[in-house]
Amino acid sequence: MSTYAIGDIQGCFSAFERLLAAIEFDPKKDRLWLAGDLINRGPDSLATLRYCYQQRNSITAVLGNHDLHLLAVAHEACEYKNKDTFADILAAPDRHELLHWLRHNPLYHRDKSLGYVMVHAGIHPRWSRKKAKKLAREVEAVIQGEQFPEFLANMYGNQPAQWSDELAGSTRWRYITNCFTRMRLCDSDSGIDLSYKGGLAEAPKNRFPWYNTPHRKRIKDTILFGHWAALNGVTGKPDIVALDTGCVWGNKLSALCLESRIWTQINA
Ligand SMILES: [Mn+2]
Repeated sequence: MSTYAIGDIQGCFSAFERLLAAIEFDPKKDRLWLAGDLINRGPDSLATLRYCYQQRNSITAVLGNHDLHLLAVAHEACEYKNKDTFADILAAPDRHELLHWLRHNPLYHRDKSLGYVMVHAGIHPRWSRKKAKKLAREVEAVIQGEQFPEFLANMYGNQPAQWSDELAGSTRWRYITNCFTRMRLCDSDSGIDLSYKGGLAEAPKNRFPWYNTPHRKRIKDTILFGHWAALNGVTGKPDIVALDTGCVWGNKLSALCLESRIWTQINA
């Protein structure tokens, strides 16, 4: 039995299938951890989401920003954008089951015995592991509950930058969701800067990747995350693992075996 963590698939189903063949994934005994953004930008969002739903008993997936965007469009809280490529899901006869499964995925996942935590984008530098879990569960309950339309209507936006325990309501939900699903850079005071998507070499001055922010709370587990393709899998830290190697942009799709720490990569 092996556990494999895979980054942003974004509808690249043929690459995903080739990667599963390369690792000889057996859903009867192996497990897949998927770091979110299962769909969008790539060509086969419906096939990807259907496979994940069919294999749901062997899969743990966290929510990414594209997954939440799909849910927002499906719930008519946002318009379908020019770059979106998930019209096939919206038109599918099984859309209800697929979106129901997606909506019930967590923002944060931890396996204590394996010693890994997985999120889509990151964990706010000032949050302990315990606090991150508590805040994730708080917003997951909103996403899965009756306040979901209110959540979606207020989900988009880059503000506020600073975390405060006093944040409340939809502003608090947006902040927590932005950290788990969109964050890349922070300022030296742990404020989040959601405007930048590029690599580290060209990053604005006085900005740090969230995992290199001064005074970051130490988290003992290895953190797995996706979302930031421009890192190309490089963080410089053995306990911070970037899984998104830019498959949808023509680079690679990667799987990390959590037990052996062996990587398998295939070309897009
Ligand atoms: Mn993302």
